[in-house]
Amino acid sequence: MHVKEPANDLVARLYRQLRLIRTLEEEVARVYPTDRIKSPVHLSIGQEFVSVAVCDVLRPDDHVSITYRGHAAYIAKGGDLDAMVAEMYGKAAGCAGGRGGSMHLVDMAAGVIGASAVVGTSIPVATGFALAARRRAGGSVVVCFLGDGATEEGCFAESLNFAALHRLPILFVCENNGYAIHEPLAKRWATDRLVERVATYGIPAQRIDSGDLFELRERAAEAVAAMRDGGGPAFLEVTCYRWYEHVGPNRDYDQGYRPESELAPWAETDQVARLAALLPAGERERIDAEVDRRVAAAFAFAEESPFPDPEELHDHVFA
Ligand SMILES: Cc1ncc(C[n+]2csc(CCOP(=O)(O)OP(=O)(O)O)c2C)c(N)n1
Repeated sequence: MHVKEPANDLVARLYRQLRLIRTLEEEVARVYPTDRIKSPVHLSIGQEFVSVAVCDVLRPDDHVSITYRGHAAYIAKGGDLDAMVAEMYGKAAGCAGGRGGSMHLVDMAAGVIGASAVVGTSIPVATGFALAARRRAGGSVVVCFLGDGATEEGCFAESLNFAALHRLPILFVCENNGYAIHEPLAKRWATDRLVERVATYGIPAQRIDSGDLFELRERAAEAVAAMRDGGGPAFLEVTCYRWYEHVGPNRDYDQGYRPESELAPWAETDQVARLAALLPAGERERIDAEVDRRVAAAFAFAEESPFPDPEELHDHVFA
């Protein structure tokens, strides 16, 4: 697969996003044992390149739906960093008012539709947003991020069919990290030919298993350009690997459900380190320093922000 040599400003832009997400999540892992973060956290360390590559080809008026492992896509789409960390701390200034935590990040101003802790449920919501986008006819698109586990939910099939039938501008991006909690693909799928299954709905589907951010970005750019021209939905399955445990701040290779040897090839081709090495040292150091300041400022903001007023406990509750 030929991918064009990336220009320096593109590498710098993508590296800034990758480094921001990696640093933010490493800080989450560091702070988590203090109990100041009030929600479960599902880290995407190792998988960040998927969100960064795809969101880089989006416009501000495009939307993304994310999952409970959604820090990366929230940031890559331009979500408010202060509001994100405050949300994890359960503070009033959080993007969901401190009620949702890490699993329910949302930033409508940035086009982040939001997430749900219930696997797969953001897929039909994203499909509805794509229907609205097509009716507005402004050329905007929706990207629906989902895990391999989410493809086992019935609403995945329903949404694919609806999107194909109505030629909706939605790009489904499956981050296939090989596990649903502790259950590997081989125990869940008789065949791993996900893209062939999806193609039978009439949706062009490709698998990218190189782990190469630039290749993924090109494939996403092509898919999005075709959708803006009325080309209907597309599907990308991206092979990736979750370096940390399913939920929480630790490594879990001692749990016995996966060997650490699986991590080695992904650690060797880590896209954060790869892009860092493509930049001149001075530029990389400037970006690193800027990112470190931003992350520190977001955590300081969360620490200093007040909790919601208990009087507001029943606001925004629908029953
Ligand atoms: C409807 C539903 N079923 C089961 C669960 C329990 N559960 C939480 S995460 C998860 C695994 C999902 O795996 P995947 O979609 O591949 O995402 P990943 O965690 O790998 O990012 C499951 C089964 C849930 N939250 N919601």
